[in-house]
This record gives sequence, C-alpha cells and structure tokens, in this order.
Amino acid sequence: MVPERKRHLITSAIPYINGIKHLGNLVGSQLPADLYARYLRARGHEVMFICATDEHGTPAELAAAKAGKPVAEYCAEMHAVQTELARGFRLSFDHFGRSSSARNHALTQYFARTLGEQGLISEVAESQVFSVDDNRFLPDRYIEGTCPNCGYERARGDQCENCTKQLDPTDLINPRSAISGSTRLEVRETRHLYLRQRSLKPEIAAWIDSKTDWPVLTTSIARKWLNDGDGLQDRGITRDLAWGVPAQFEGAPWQGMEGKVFYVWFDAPIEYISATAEWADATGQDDAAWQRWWRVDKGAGDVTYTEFMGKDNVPFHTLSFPATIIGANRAGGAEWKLVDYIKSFNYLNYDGGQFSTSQGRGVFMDQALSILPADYWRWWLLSHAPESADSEFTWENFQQSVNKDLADVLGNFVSRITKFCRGKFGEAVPAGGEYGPQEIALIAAVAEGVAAYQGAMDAMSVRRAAQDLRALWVLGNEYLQSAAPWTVFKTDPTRAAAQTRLSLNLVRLYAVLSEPFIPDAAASMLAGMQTTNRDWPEDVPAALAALAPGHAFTTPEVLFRKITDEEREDWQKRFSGIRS
Ligand code: B3M
Ligand code: ZN
Repeated sequence: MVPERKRHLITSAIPYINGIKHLGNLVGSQLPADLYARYLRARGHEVMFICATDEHGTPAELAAAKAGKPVAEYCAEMHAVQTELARGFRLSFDHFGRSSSARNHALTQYFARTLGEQGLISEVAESQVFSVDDNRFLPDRYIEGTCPNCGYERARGDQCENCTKQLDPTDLINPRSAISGSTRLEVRETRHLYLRQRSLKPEIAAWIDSKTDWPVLTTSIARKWLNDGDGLQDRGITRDLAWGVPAQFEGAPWQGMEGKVFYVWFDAPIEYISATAEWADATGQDDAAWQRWWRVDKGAGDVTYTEFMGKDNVPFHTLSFPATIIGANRAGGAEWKLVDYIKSFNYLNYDGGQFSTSQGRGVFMDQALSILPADYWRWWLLSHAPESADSEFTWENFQQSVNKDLADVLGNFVSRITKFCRGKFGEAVPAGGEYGPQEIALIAAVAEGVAAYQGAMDAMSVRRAAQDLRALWVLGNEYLQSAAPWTVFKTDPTRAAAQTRLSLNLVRLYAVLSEPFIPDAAASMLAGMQTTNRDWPEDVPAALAALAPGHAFTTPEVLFRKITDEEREDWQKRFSGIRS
C-alpha cells in the first residue's frame, strides 16, 4: 500500500557565515533536517529542503575584518566552503542559498514595506550605545555584560546564550564593548524602525495555542517569551551597519533610514523563502515554481512546513518570524505560509565541557571529514541527538557506537552473508529451498520493526528511529547467527540456499531503510547488490523477495572499519584545545 503523496517543505536554521560549524551546530538543525528530508523522499513524498548561509550582521563583519577581507568577498568564500562541507556530510538540500542574495534583498524589503503599510512598523528615536574609544555605535552583539535575567556574565546585547532570553543592549548590567573591552560607553540618540509585535500578540498567541502537537521544548520556550511580563516587545529591526539589506529603498513607507540595514534576525528567516526563489532561478523556473511552496494563495495550501533548529533559535521562529508573516498577511492578497511544526534541539556538549567556536574546542565539520567518512559521524550524531536533554560527545562513546553498531552489527551481517554466498553458491542469489518457521518469524519481526521505525521517523523522534533501525540490523545478525547457513550447508544445501536468499534480500532492505542515516553505506550496499530498487518496503514480505533467484551481486568492500584505541586517544588529544 503506497501512502498518499504529500508535499513537504523542510528548512534547517541557516548557519552563520562566520566560520566552519562544529558538530554541535550540525546535529542541532541541518543533520536531522536532512534525515527527515531523505526519509520523506524515500516514502515517495515531494520534498523541498532548504538551507542557506546567514550572511548579514555583525558576526559577518567581525569575521571579515579578522580575515582582512571585504565582507562581500569573505562571505562568498565562506559560502563556498560551507557548501562543500554540506556536500561532504551528504546534506541533501534542494538549495543552499545565501541571505545576501538579490532575492533576499527584494523579499526582505517587500515584507518590511508591507508591514509598514499595515501600520505595523514605527519609527522610534532610540538611545543607542556609542563607544567613545571605538568611535562608533555598537550593534547589539558588540556589547557584552551581565544578563539581567539569569546573571550570566558574558551575555550579548541581543541574546543571553545561557538562558536564551532576547535582550536589548541597554538591559545589560555592567556593559562593555566587545571590540575593545572599553567601558567608556555613552548613550546617544538615533532613529530606528520597530516592528510592532505587541499589536500582533493576540494572533500569535492564538496561533501558538493551536499547535497542540508541538514538542514541549518548542512551546515552552515560545510561551515563556510570549507571556512573561516583558514578552513580545516591539522590536528594533534596523541597525547601523553597512553590510545587509538597506532599510531605505524605493517605495519604502518611511524616510531617513539611509546608512541603516535591517537587523540580521529580520532578514534571516525570510531567506527560507528567498532561498526557494533562488532555487527556482538556479533551475530555470518561474516564480510559480517557488510560490507553490510558500504562497497559500498560489497553491501552498497542501504543503506541510517543518522547521529544524537549536533551542536558542526558537524565540525567533515562534514569535519574530511568525510576526513578520502574520503581519504581512494582514494586507490581504498574498497569503504566506506559516510553519506547521518546529522540531528543536538541545545542545550537544563536547567531552566534559562545551563545544566552543572561539576556543576551537571540539570537532568542526572539516576536521570530522578529514578523519572519517560522513556516515560514521551521521550515525553517531543522529543516534545521540540532543532531543529530550543536552547530550555529550565523548570519544569513547563514539568509538563504541561505530565499532558495535556499524562494524559489528550492520557491517558484519553484510560481509558475512555475501562472502558465504560467494563461497558456496557464487555471486548470485541462490534458488531453491523453502522458508521454514524461523524465516517466517523473521519476516514478521522485520515487518513489525519497520512499522516501529516508520512511526519514529514520522514523529521525528530521531534517537528512537536510530534505535529502531539498529534493532532491525540486529534481527538479521541474530538470525544469521542462529540459522547458521554455513553449518546447514553441510547437510542440507537447499535449506542453506533459502536462508541465504532471505539474508541477501535483507541487505537490500537495510540499504533502503538506512539511507536517511548513512547514505554512502546504503549506496555501497545497493551497488553491491547490483540493484537500483530503492523502493520503500510498504509491503515487507514482498520487499524481501525483491532480489529473485539468479540475481547477480558483487561482494561489497568492508562497509565500516573499526576505530582503534590509538586513534581514539590521538583524536581526543588533538581536538581538546586551541584549533590551529
Ligand atoms: N544563523 C543562528 C544559528 O546559526 C542563526 C540561525 C538563523 S535561522 C533563520 O544558530
Ligand atoms: Zn541570561
């Protein structure tokens, strides 16, 4: 039974352009989003999977200055680097866009104009922090101080990374310049645009209340910032920076915003839409092609939209971005799609502490791929995704998972059965023999296991899905162990042929089921089985007969190698300190 084909729009939080991301970043959004996208495609759905680089704001300016490059040039280079790493990790984006694209400039200005025309943007004379020693206004991120909410001493002017509270720089206690450390800060007056989020609060609250199926992690963060006394304040959406989407433009319903750009968190989520338009441009299609994913009035009514992100990004996706969409939709005409489901993640820690980009602590995406292929990392990260709580990467745990799950269970099964068959029957699926009770029981258990796995994947329970998948591998391994065709062969070769036939079909089935987690190994397994049949096992008994007697195969190379103790110790040392 083939399920109804549906349309799924999937976005991953878009990584900042300033440098290479660590594995904690990867597992918090892009990787689980990829897992889900691959799964839905495998189930036959139409998927649009979007990501991009987040290129504006102070992080980009700071990083470019540090690299001694013009910011546009720096961003172009880093986008290419991140694109390559995404490819390396097999992230199957339909498009990996750039928030600095012409599309995003146009759409950001469109949303701002529309919100302005609805009376949802006000001009506010604002007191802003000016650093006398740095001789400039300091954007939020360039100011550090103590969080008024939790007391964390290194909170930034835009958000406290300890308690996730969104902040204004003037909220900080004992503020100092992040550029120079200077405390000679003055408050001077300047004018900025504000999004009047407060007047959208009832609609946003009703919308969040309607999301009864959202994970608690998501709704609790949303409700917290919505309902706290100071939740959902009107929010400044312009900054005194040169790099970004200009806040003054033709047709803008305000004046005097020259020299200012939109706040990076205003244009970054809009890039989800813009990147889909960039995809249409890149593939030579017209506007209708991307609008059918985003415009309810242009056919997006049947799209299910799922967002993946780390928990620190939840306030922006449950309040700020929806405020943009809900506000713009008030204009009538265009009806933009709101998110249907938000899957958020806790943090992944590193070996007794935190991953740290500034201190180079932990494993970064480029380093990871330089020591082992993507599948090893994908498997560990996804099977340990920080879903219900923070989780921790340790080298011991990594070594153990790889060696046990991938090498001993899956890899061993594939190599044992293919080698056995080659030795006794040749490299083709053997004919003859009937399935006995053990085989019939195995097929039933696999069918049950597949149903459980699908249930976990449908629910985006990443860890549970990994466990269910592993349990399916174990079934095959244990079957092989107890059926022992190598022993049976001596007395009853026909029966051994039936056992082998079923096991070889399991190899193909495992490839199909495992592809969302370990796409390269899945491809090797299918190549080994000399089949392009990647059909999802909607009917498990039928799927286990896909490779008919006589079907030729080649014995695959070792799928997964083991990590030695020496390697583990070496890597542990190498990634503990300052990134060279
Ligand atoms: N770039 C923060 C992050 O990478 C930010 C996400 C934007 S999503 C629209 O965690
Ligand atoms: Zn705090």
